[in-house]
Amino acid sequence: MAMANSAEELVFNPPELVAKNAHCSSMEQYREMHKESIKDPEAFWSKIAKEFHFENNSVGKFFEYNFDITKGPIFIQWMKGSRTNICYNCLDRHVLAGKGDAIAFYWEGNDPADRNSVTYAELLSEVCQVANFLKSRGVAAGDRVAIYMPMIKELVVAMLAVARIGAVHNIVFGGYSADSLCDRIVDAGAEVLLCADGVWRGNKLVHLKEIADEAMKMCSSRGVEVRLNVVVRHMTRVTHPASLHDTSNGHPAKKTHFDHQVTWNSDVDVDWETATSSSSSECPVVWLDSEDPLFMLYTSGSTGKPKGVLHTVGGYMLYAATTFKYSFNYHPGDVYFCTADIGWITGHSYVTYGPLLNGATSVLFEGVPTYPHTGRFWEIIERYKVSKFYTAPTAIRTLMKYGDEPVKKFDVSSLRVLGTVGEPINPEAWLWYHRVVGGGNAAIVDTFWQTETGGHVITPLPGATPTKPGSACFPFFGISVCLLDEAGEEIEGEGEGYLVFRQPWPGMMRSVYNNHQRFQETYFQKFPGFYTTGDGARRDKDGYIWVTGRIDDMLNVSGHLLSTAQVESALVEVEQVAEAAAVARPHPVKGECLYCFVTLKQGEKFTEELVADMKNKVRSKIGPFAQPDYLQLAPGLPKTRSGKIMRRVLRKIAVGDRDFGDITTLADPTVVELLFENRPANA
Ligand code: 6R9
Repeated sequence: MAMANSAEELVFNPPELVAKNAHCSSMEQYREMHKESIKDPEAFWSKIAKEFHFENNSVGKFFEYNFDITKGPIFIQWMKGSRTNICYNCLDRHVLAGKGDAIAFYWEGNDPADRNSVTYAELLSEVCQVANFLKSRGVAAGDRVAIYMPMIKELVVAMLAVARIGAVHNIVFGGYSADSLCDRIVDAGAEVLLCADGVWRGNKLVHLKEIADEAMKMCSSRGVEVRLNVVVRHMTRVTHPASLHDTSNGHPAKKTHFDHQVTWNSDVDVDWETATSSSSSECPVVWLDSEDPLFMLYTSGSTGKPKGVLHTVGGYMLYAATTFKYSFNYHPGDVYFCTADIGWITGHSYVTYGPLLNGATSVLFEGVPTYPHTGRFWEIIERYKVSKFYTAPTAIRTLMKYGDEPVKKFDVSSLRVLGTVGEPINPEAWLWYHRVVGGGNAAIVDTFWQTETGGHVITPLPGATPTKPGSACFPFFGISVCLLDEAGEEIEGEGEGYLVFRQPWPGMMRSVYNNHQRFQETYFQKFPGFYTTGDGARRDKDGYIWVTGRIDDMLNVSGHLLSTAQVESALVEVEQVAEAAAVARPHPVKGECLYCFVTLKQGEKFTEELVADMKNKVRSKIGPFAQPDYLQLAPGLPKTRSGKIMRRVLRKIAVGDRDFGDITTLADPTVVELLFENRPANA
């Protein structure tokens, strides 16, 4: 059993400024709306559907599903039979309503000198040009189109153009290798690729076109020919980072463009600008059934072969729009900034679709949080007077290391809502985010969700929910949360178990692309009748949900179930510790014991005294049984490019097994060997 944690006792009421005009402004209102959404999903979501355009002016047969594998194949359908198009709802709907001049995105490049913006009307005409070009090259409804681009306007244009003509986008994060890109093109059977020549990420140049070329070669050898590759010549229009620092001649830095050479295969490659600028800027949309596919997105490869998570048009649209509106309490006039890359689900739902469906103005950021200085996020917030900000705990912890000064240099007083996503946030990082970034006046929304869920499933609502640092709080509308024990018995009230959902919601995935069997096995087999998230969670005495991390990150020490996140959170409370990762190592008496990797803050030493402090901290925060048996100093941790710690690798290191498996998706695979070499003497 997990022990109570002191963050449970800390409660932050919704800030007055936020509650004043919130879409949902009290817990009573939240409970009422949530109750309706569960009891009568049709009534609840059909009201929301009325705000969107459905071509036949009806929302079809609203809701049908089977969640119970013992009763037949799993299926989920919302509004089947009704016809719509998400691109139309993101763009045309606003332009037709006279809002074409509103800014859709402020684009902020890797170099602060590179900036521009695009309105809804401009976005629409560019999307139409690309859509027309794709049509002219034979791309039709249902075809899969791969996209491999950095955080530039054309990435948004590309996905919307694909959606406009009813094709299915398969976006591959621009940090993935040729191997991973190839896997995703082959699995999806995509014949068309949209990419860019390259991108600067801080001082680092990523040769996207080169990687794409290599991937296409690999695809070819695996029987999939990419017949068309549309390339954005991005490098010719951005500032070379070195120019920022070149003050050797005594002159201020000059904007110098970089002559980026790419190889060109004229059978396949076409230049984006040349290809699309001559196309018409009007393109009728293809009306789709609500249950037609919208996109596939492969879930990060931290376990096994990536799965093509498939989302459909209508339900995803309602869910992305509604979660954006309520979780961030979006209002016209807000400027919203989500730091996630569009290559991840967070970027799909909360950079592109959610904000555009609401007619919002957002910042699209190409760079990294620490370039050219560690206050870059805060500088951007000041520049655009950002009111709603959304980032990941890993970014918060990274920036925390530099202290409060970089934040204080900028005026971030426009902030009202601060979101986090991706992993459990430790109370220390939560409190820093709240106190230093939010100045104590902003609502923190810790949004729990997954690629599979399409949008937030457990989250506070900023004007209504009293928050506790580290808790994602309560289920979103339509989500019926259940905690189950190993035997599948429901845990009522306080307790910890498997986090599952009892009924479908509009934004949930419909299948694994080309592998419905895997979909059923992964999410519906373990507990028939429920969607299994794969995460564990605890419900505290006040009903708050604390997501404790993946079940495969769960530890069982002497019969006590605890999560890696709990242990890590305790460790990082030790002053000298910057980051920690805990894994289980088999133990002859306890079953499993804890093996922890810790990264120290700059200048700190890994002394015996510190090791004792860390052990004591875990003992005192969780319980004596949780005391780590092993603590290893880690100069770095093996993380995927989205910032998730690859624990299976750490588990191997913990037991001295060099069989690491596939580590190519790590941001820096070299740390693995380094950690292995430096295992503590007693291990
Ligand atoms: C949106 C996204 C999903 C997994 C999920 C869970 C972890 C995400 C979290 C969180 C605790 C949160 N996760 N948000 N854990 N609190 N607020 O990240 O999707 O990349 O598919 O990852 O991330 O373990 O199961 P995805």
